[in-house]
Amino acid sequence: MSEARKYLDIMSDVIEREELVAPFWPKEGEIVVLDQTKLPFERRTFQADTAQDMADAIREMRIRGSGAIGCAGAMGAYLAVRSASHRPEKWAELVQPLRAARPTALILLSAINEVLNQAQDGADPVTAAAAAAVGFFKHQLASEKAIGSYGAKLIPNGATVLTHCHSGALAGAGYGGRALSIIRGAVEAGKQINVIAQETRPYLQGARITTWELDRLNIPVTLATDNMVGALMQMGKVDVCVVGSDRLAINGDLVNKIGTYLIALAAREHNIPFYTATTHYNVDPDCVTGKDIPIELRCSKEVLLYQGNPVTIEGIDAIYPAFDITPAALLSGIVTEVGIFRAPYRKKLIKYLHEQRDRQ
Ligand code: RUB
Repeated sequence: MSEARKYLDIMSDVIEREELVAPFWPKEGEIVVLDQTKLPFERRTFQADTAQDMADAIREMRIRGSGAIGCAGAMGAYLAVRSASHRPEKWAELVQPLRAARPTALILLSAINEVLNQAQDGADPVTAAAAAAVGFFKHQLASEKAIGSYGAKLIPNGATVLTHCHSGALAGAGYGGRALSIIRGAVEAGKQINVIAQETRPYLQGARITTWELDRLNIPVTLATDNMVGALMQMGKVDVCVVGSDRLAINGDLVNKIGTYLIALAAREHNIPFYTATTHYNVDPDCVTGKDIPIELRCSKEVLLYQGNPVTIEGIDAIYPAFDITPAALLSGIVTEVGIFRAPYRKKLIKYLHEQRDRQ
């Protein structure tokens, strides 16, 4: 068995032993991906053989959520190295589609760079790339558990927690992603929690995946459409909000799934705490404020059609910014793999990034 295969097998063992809900997994040295666009009604898988396959899967939302995108970027870079192990000059070209697959996802770029750098430095590039990709996955997994234990303290017993989109296991390394790790952590700490999942037009990640994951964990969940948030807060039905984060500016401005900003505005009006969960891979020192973060504009067809069926008449225009900016002032705190940060964020996030990068 090759040395690279041994690393991949370690990843499979972790996934199996911990009963993780992972977005992809190695099987006999190959990478099997779960197609998230088909959930929850169909469990369709496919094999990713190349970096291009991983890029297509990310672009087409078959793998999605920032932690999962990071892990897929790392594994995609490994596939690039594997396919051109003696031609390092080709690697950059092979990973180019992967880099461009989701422009808001900073973690994707860091993951690819980490794997290629380690492949470059390794005696055997394929083994080094496999070790780096699996190491990235393990870091994400450990981060999710740490976010769970820090974040659990923020959730009162008996609380109803509102979450948006899907920031759970399949959006991460398989434990609970970011936001759902907090919820899972609170439940594992013995708290009774109810969750309101917003459906999240147009891909319905909340309706399709958040509900499915929470149901598997026996955590009570109620589905709401995106336009109900104000009313639910007025009715006193929300105690705390938790969301993931696709990217944070260094001042703490949050870029997350479209609709997040409206939740934060409503939460402020109703004095409801609003938290985001993240890892250092999602904090961008080069973005001074959220306005510096590129917002992915997806194809308008994704709004005009739902699973291939039109939702309006032909000829209507649509717009689809995939993410919005929630100003740091609306956040009650940022939950990370090393603890919880409170405003003001800038100096704390700079120190956090330095410490985490030094550790690598
Ligand atoms: C998923 C999404 C999640 C974020 C944050 O978007 O917006 O809320 O990724 O969660 P998409 P996390 O489905 O477009 O990838 O930080 O867990 O990724």
